[in-house]
Amino acid sequence: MAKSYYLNAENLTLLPKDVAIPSYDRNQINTSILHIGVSNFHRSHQAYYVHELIDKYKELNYGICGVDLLESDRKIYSVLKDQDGLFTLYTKENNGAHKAKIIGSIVEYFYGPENPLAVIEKMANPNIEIISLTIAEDGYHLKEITGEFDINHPAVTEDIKNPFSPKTVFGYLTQSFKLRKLRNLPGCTILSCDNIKSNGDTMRQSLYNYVSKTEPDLLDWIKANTSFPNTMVDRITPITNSADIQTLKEDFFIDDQWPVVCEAFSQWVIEDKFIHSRPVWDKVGVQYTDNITPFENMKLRLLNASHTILGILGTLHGYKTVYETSKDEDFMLFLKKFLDNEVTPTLTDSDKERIESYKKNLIFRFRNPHINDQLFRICQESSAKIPLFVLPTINHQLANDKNVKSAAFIIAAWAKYNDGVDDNDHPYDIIDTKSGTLIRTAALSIQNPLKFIEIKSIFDDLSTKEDFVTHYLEALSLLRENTVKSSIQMWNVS
Ligand code: CS2
Repeated sequence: MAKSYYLNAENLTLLPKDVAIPSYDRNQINTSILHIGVSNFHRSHQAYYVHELIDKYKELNYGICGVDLLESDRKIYSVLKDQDGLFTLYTKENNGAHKAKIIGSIVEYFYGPENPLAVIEKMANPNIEIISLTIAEDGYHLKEITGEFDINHPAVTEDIKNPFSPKTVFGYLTQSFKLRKLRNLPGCTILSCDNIKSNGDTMRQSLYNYVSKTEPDLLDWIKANTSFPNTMVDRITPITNSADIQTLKEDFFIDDQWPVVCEAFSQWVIEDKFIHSRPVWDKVGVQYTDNITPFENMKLRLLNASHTILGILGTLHGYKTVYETSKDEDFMLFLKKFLDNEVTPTLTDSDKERIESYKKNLIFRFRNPHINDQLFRICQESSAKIPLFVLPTINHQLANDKNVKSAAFIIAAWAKYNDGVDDNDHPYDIIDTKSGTLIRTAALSIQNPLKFIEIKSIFDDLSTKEDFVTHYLEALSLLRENTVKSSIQMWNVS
């Protein structure tokens, strides 16, 4: 094997010509964005847009300071430290074209568990104009059903007890805003980039709630000096595997401990509500809008819901990836019927063409043979995803006396999924915070099928909705007697 180069600032210029390296001097960059949660998704999405803006337009004022807060982030922290914040974005197109681009927009890096006070101080730094977040659904500590902030969540109560060594975003933000107020500094924009409904509004409500309880005198300052734009974020980013690390070495001579693989497609829509002047990310494809709802519903109910469906159905059949499942015509016909007949009527977007072309492109994106998106990634934490991605469609359809037949099948399939065994008798793990309840109720639902949808914290009062229940019971009995594939075939023709 030819020599590969360890990825760091010093070795950048040694990389072969077909690797795109930053065209800018990273030492000249000012960090005005502090990002919490340096996940694969953050790196393929926001860090990429920021890089593009600096690379193409030399906007040196918008660098990123990455911050991780979780024990489980220790590895990415140490990798990025070793690699001077650099990583490879390994883009793979449907037709096999591969590109390696070194992203240079993360120029500083902090780790909360190592030094919480340093993080608080950095967040209070007046040069930081935007604090952005990818902390996943569970980072928001929301109550089930109501979606309100859970002030009694154990992590939150810990932060209330130990305000100077916080663990949650709320604890950190509160301390840093206290400092900003005390020092008479300006506030900043909090930019949530997670797949949750009205992500900015949810973050705002949660923070207000936390602050009213812990530092009530700070609330007015926060209200006057911060803003919380809602955003829609989209780019399929699978878990990096060792084969990707190896191919980068062999094909591009890059020795990167943790590159990010992603599709070519990317979308970012942001509400135009910034405390400081808004970044000119529109120059590199970001869309600013005054009405985020149509974009958000389209993304969550079409893409994320489709993923969840392919994840559950595909796993039951024994498939391992989104790609494999999306090549199976029975599964795709089922999905198409669900999207057309049950999801599309809930999307009140007046731009019908946008929805149709998004749906068409979705199938194309799922059928990218080079994106090895594992179904187990998609199925993780389904108990948090289904209420966000599928239940709004069901509730909307039921409220309008409309069809929920495919949706009922999906929920029945999820009950069966929680048995933890596929149609070839191969077991798989249920990776979910609620796995105990899911597995137990799925088992009980063999005798009493309603048991599963009686989990109130997930389904609320769905088990009392007759139209839904009739289809659900029919689907579950079909699925208990047949493989998922033949159940789908029967469901598709009926
Ligand atoms: C996926 C998302 O986790 C999931 O369930 O649907 O991670 C999805 O890949 C991204 O939202 C794509 O933008």
